[in-house]
Amino acid sequence: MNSIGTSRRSRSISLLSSGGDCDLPDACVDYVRGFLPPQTADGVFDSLIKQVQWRQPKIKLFGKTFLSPRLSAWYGDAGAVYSYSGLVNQPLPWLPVLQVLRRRLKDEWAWNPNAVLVNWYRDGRDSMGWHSDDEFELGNEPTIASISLGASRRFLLRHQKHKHMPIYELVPEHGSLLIMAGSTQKFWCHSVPKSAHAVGQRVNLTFRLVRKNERIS
Ligand SMILES: O=C(O)CCC(=O)C(=O)O
Repeated sequence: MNSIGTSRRSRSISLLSSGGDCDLPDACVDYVRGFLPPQTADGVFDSLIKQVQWRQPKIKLFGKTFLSPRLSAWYGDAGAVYSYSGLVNQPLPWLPVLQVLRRRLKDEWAWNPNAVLVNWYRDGRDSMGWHSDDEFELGNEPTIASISLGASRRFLLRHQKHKHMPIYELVPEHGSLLIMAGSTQKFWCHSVPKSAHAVGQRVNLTFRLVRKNERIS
């Protein structure tokens, strides 16, 4: 997760405004509403809040150390090590609830991730800064499958080079799946900004396929 400084555009337009397609240049983005039916999504949300080994690590950004602005955990196959913001994440063994979701991605999208980053945004003060998921261990043109649970939060996308382009906004719903693939991480960065309004808790899962990195594993 390479962080990119904040700046410029304040307006954003809905990513779904053009009839439901996530039609962005230099990107391949798919949004699936109701990937999990509401009751299943409720159950997964509750299980994750209870079962995940949540932590709030210290991260390094622009040479400074901060407490991560959310809780998180990294689960995956042995050796699926993932480093970002000065953190080396050794995988925790899969929870059954995460295995079920991984299996669905394999069966329905013919794609078998080997790890997942779980984030818990406890309220509107928790957030995720601008970044691209373009680390070495994710390989070229990585696929990221993002499942959202709980409260809806704004998810923003901004082109890294074409500064004249607007910021695009999506508000992923409870039980939805967002797939980012192809050149999306090369050309776009994304964020979940803080919310000034009262918002409930949200859990987000980003499934990834990590190349086993002999330099650090
Ligand atoms: O919470 C989200 O929707 C985004 C998570 C994210 O950007 C990430 O895990 O890299």
